[in-house]
Amino acid sequence: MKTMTILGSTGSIGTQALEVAKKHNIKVKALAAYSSAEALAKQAEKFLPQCVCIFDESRKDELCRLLKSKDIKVVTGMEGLKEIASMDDVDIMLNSVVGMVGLVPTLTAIENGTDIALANKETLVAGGELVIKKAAEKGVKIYPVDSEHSAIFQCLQGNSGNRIKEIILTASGGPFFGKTKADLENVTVEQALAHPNWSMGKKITVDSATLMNKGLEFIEAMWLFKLRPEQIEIVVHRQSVVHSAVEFEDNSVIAQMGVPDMKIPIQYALLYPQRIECDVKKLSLTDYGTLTFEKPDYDTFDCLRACIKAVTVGGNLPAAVNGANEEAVAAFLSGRIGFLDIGRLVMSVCENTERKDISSVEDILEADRLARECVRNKINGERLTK
Ligand code: MN3
Repeated sequence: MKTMTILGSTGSIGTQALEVAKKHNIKVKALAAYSSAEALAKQAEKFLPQCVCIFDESRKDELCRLLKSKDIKVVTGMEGLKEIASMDDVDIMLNSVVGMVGLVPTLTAIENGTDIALANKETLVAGGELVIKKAAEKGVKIYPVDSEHSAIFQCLQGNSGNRIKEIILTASGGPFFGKTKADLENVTVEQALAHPNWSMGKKITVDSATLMNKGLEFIEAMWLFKLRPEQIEIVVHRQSVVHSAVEFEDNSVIAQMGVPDMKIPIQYALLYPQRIECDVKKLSLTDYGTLTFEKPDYDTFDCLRACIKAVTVGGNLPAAVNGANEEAVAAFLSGRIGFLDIGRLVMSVCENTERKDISSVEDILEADRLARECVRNKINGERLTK
C-alpha cells in the first residue's frame, strides 16, 4: 500500500487528492491545512492520519476539541509542516499549500528523502535553483501536479534520451483575455474570481486573471525541465483541452489532452507511472469542435512580462516578483488596491530590485521579505498622497 502526506489538504487540490487516495487505497499519514479547523477535522476523522497540522496556531484548541476522541497528534505552524515533511515511511508528500510558505517544507521533505508531488509552484519559482539541486543530490523525485507541467512530464515519457527543443506552455488566457488596460481599470474582485475553465482557490484565480500564474508556470517549467527562457512558447488556448506540448529535435510535437480537470494530473503524480481509472469526464473532441491557439498579450498583462524578465535576470529576482505578487494579490482581495495595481507593483519590484545570487534558503526568504516590504510601502505611500 502506498503512503502519502498532504500539505494543504482542505484546498481544491488537497480535497481532490483525498478522493484519489480513497479510490485507490493510498494510506494518508498526515494532513495539514492553513486555518480551516472544521474541514481538517472532518478529513482526519475519515482518513485517520497519525498527525494533523493547523498552520494558524489560534485554531489549535478548536481542532483538538473536534478530534478529542481520536488518537491523532496535532501540531501547528511552520514547525508542524516541517514535522510532517520529515515523517518516515512516506512514499510521497503532496505539497499543495498556497504561496512561499511551501518552500521550507519542500526542502525538508527533500532532505528526508521523500518524493514530492508538487502543486505549490511558488516553491520552484522562488527556490528553483536550490530545490532542484538538493533533490538531485538526494535522489528525490519531484512529480508536477500543475496541469501544464504534468502534461509536459507526460509527453516526455519514453523520451528520456531525446532533447527537448521547445515546449508549448498553454494558457487559458483567464477571464480577461482580449481586454485592454483601459477595460481592466475598474475590474472588481468578483470579476477577477470568475475563471472560465478552472475552479481553484482565490490566490491562483487572481493569478490566472493577471496572467501572473502563467509567468510563475514559465519559471516553474524552466526549473523542472531544465530549459532556457527562449525554449518556452506561451500559447493562449481558450478551451484548456491541450494542457501543453513538447517539440523535439525533429519538429515533432507531442501534446497531452484531456478535459480541464485537475484529477488527472493529481492522480498521475500520486500513482506514477500507472494509468488507471480516474473519476473525470471523457474528452469528446467533437463536442468542442474547434480548438483555438493565439499569442498572449504581453502589453496588457504586466505580471507575465515581469516574470519572464525576472527569470531571465535570475538570482533573487524570481523570488522578488513572487513575493511582490503575493502581497499585491492580498491587497487586491481586501479591496486596498485596484486590479491593474497588481501588475504595476510586481513590475516595479522587478525593475527596482538589484540582482543578487541565491545560495541559501535565507537568501530566498530575504528576497521575498524585501519585495513584500517594498509593495506595502508603495501601497501605504500612495494612499497617503490621495
Ligand atoms: Mn496550471
